[in-house]
Amino acid sequence: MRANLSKTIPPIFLSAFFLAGLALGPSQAANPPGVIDLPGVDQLPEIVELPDPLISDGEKIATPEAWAKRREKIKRMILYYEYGHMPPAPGNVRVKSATEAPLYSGAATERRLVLSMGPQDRIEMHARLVVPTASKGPYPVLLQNTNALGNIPIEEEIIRRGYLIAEYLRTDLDPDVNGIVGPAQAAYPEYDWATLAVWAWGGLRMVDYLETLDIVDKGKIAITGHSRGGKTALLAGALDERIALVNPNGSGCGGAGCYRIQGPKSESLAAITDPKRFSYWFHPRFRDFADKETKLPFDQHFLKALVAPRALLSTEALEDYWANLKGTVATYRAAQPVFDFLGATDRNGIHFRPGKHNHSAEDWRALVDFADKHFHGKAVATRFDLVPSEDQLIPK
Ligand code: GTR
Repeated sequence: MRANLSKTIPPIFLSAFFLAGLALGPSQAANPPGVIDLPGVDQLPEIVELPDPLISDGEKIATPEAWAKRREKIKRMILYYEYGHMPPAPGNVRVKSATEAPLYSGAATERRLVLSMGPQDRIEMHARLVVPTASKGPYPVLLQNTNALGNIPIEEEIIRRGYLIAEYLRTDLDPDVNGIVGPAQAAYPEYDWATLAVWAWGGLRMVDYLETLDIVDKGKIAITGHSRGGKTALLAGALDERIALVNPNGSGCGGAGCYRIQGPKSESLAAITDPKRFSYWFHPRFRDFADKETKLPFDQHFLKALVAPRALLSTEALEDYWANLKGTVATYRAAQPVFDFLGATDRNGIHFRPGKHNHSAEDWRALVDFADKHFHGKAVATRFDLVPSEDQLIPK
């Protein structure tokens, strides 16, 4: 393409054209309100080992106040380099339309909703609640982001175990297509959020809505999602302390998988940010770190650390090598000191099951067990601290 252009356009115009393109590219666009530039990849130091979330400017974090400041700094870095910046809560999440129907022989009521939000109420998002009818509640909530509502494998079991299910259609906010401006991005042109951040923002808007409902136990909202939805759930949960439990499922690269530590056959930063694949999930400047992961001032254990002292559970499948099993174990271990520091040692969990890349009944059961333990203090048989042997993490 460029070779053809250079045959027909004099070089002086061509370089002007190229520079104009750079000036207009999203990574060069003006920063969103309140965002200041951080060093570019060439200015950043090389950090070969995993960086320590508990060290800030060479100093070990020693107090909760120091951690609170460090936490804000980590959020800034992650949004600036990786996901882009989201607009604040719009304060106008409203039900535009709703229908109701009984489910599971009357054990639940299904509510199908369209929520509106944002500037001039322009953004619309489909959502679905499945509300247990056993009592007036309030119920703890399992909130998932998805690209198709109504597909949870053990929904009735979850309802009978006393959880309210909430889901939202993330693709209403951004349709998951390369090279387009989705409805949420169009409504907020001054923000540089990429697709994962848009989807995560949708989760935070669901929390806004859920918090208005008497049937919801406000301190007990968990967020989950699978794969790209797992990346979304981890980002939403890392950022918003109203979310009490965070469960990325099979989230891998851009989720619970480490960039510096990769298992065989796993997706790398370079692979995921390939412009022909999923570069649009991330801020354009994240591509600068392709094959330069050691320049990142953080790694994905920092997102897990942001969840502490709240509860975090990675659910993984033993044959899901693409999701970087080894790197997910690495982030589990590397986030642990932050959970320990905040007195939440047992709230950092991991769970492996046999099988491949999906959001299976067993993953959902592990989540409900984990929620039973952390929301209700129940003794559960499932273990959340078992890591497979090195041998099991390697494809046969
Ligand atoms: C894959 C992608 C993964 C994961 C997955 C999914 O193709 O490489 O990072 O997000 O899609 O969402 O199912």
